[in-house]
Amino acid sequence: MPAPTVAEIRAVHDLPLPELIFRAQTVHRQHHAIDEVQLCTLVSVKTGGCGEDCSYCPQSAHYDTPVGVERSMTVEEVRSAARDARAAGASRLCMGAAWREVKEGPAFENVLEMVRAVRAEGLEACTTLGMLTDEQARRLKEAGLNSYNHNLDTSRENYKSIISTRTYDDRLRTLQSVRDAGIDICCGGIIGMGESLDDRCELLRTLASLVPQPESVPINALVPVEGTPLESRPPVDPLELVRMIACARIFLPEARVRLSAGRTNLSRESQLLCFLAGANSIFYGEKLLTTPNPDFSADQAMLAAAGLRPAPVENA
Ligand code: SAM
Ligand code: DTB
Ligand code: SF4
Repeated sequence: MPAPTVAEIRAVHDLPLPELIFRAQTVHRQHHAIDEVQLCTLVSVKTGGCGEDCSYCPQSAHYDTPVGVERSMTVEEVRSAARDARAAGASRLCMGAAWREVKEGPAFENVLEMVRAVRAEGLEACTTLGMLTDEQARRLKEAGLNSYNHNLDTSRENYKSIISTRTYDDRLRTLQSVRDAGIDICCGGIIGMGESLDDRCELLRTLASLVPQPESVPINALVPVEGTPLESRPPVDPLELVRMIACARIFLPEARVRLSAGRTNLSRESQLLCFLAGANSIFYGEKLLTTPNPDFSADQAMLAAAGLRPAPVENA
């Protein structure tokens, strides 16, 4: 399939909702098990004090938010989080660090050890650590890392109004290092930051034009946090999230599309509409990195009510 244009994506995005969902369902059924949802548990291995100025992020040192700088998690704490996540039915543990980039030294060695521990517990391991060099990506691969999360967040044009301390090209360079090391790419974005619908379609165009396309695409609804420049953004309309997810499904047919941050503001039925539109992954566990997420039991009940089952671990 040749890479779509923004106009083509926008035309699909604006279809009547029943038609859009029908098309997304059709693609979903061709490429994925229709009753399977991947459950990924997040842990914040290093919280707060980040040097970047991402306007949405409570962990940026540039803003006065309720999130402080915390001590890093130990390898044993991560191992125990992996055990709990697996017991609750998760197939992947995603480890986040509030870093601008990975620096060589004990903190990185520790992350490599965490990756090995998660793999030893029989889970897929994902990390999101900021910018990486080729060599660091290779070492993560060697430790057994399955996937690296590094979001493009929005369109290239809008990026400059959200973050000033790094560029879109910095982001693309790290994605290339991850790809070259043979690690799966998890790359998506955020809606609800004041971007236009064309900005959203442009983000999808960029994601869809990566060769190969990302293996997972997280779609986050902004969680406005007090003290950040985006603290007063109005809540995302759930149907806008449904449209964004449907377009991700249609234009990135093989990817796992993850209904990501923002689920605590969604009804069970809005979330099910997202699944109908092609989402087949969620973050699973009481907390995202610093903000709340539905608890395990609420998600288990939702999935059971809808007849959906957790995805098994891949590449065990
Ligand atoms: N520091 C690393 C980085 O930026 O790549 C990893 C952690 S960072 C918190 C991971 C992603 O979380 C960001 O790229 C952004 O898409 C998402 N995120 C952060 N704060 C958010 C918020 N308040 N609402 C929604 N998504 C958010
Ligand atoms: C992603 O796209 N969303 C996750 C994960 N990748 C690392 C993070 C969401 C963070 C929401 C705000 C917080 O909890 O700090
Ligand atoms: Fe730092 Fe990541 Fe937050 Fe940006 S999103 S401030 S890089 S932790």
